[in-house]
Amino acid sequence: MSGFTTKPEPVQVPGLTHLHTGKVRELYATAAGELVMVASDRVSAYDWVLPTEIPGKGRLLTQLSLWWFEQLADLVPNHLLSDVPPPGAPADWEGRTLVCRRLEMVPVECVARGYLTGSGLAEYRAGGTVCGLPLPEGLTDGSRLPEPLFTPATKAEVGEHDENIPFEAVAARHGAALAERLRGLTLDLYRRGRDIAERSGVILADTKFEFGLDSTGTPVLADEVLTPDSSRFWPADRWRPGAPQPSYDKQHIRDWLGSPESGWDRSGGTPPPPLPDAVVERTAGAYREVYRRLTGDAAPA
Ligand code: Q0Z
Repeated sequence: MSGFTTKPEPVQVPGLTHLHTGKVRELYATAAGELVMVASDRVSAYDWVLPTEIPGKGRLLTQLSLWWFEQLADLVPNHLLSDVPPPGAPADWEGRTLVCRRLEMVPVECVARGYLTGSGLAEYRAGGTVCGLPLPEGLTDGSRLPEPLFTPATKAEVGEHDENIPFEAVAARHGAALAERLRGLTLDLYRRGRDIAERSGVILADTKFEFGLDSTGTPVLADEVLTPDSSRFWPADRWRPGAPQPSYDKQHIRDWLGSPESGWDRSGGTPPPPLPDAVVERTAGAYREVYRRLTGDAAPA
């Protein structure tokens, strides 16, 4: 079992209905029918939400997502309405709140992969394919793929793993026209993100987009985009295919949790221990670094 050590109690705000607690974000609805996403400073690793927060993470990821929405705006409409917290919201929601159009979400994780790792690597090792797509022989952990792949997955509940599914399963469930549109958008968005990141010395290995349909059935880009929580970012100067790549954001956490100092057994089913201050500080610094590299600006305070 995995998930929360203790599920957080959502902040109640007059006029907002709390809808959902995600691993690291809270979702509310306004009386007018809009949605409000609030990013916390929670962090997850090895499928656990850790008992220690990373100060500033929620604001930083929200501002990064906003920046990416601008970079992608000419490719597809998005769900953003405002970054102003609703009246009555706590002062500390400033900078980590996004007000969005409520859409009919398409329950498919639209994943694009430009590099082989994670569940894609596992499927490749088992049979030479990813989401049923054949790949050349000789690829290894971290290899750049000949072309980016659309590798859809079914959304899982908290604590469960997403399941990779073939494109044909998306087409069978949602219609060939929508499936082809989602694939095209996902790959266009990935290529834009990959090219922008590459110029900053950052590899965008893979990423997950979520789409909703507006009242006319038009796909709209929703959720968060191209954050370290929805993407794998690797420092390009440390890219060495053949072994797991260091993660930009969570490497210090993984290293410490896997070390004898943590005293934690990843496969023991017990929750991970609190992080030492030094690990928190290094992790916060890694988030600030990827923000600065990508956007060219200092991370939000
Ligand atoms: C996003 C999620 C979060 C927990 C639903 N524009 C939209 N329309 C309809 N539904 C959603 C969106 Cl973004 C929607 N999630 C993911 C976000 C906290 C879960 F902030 N769930």
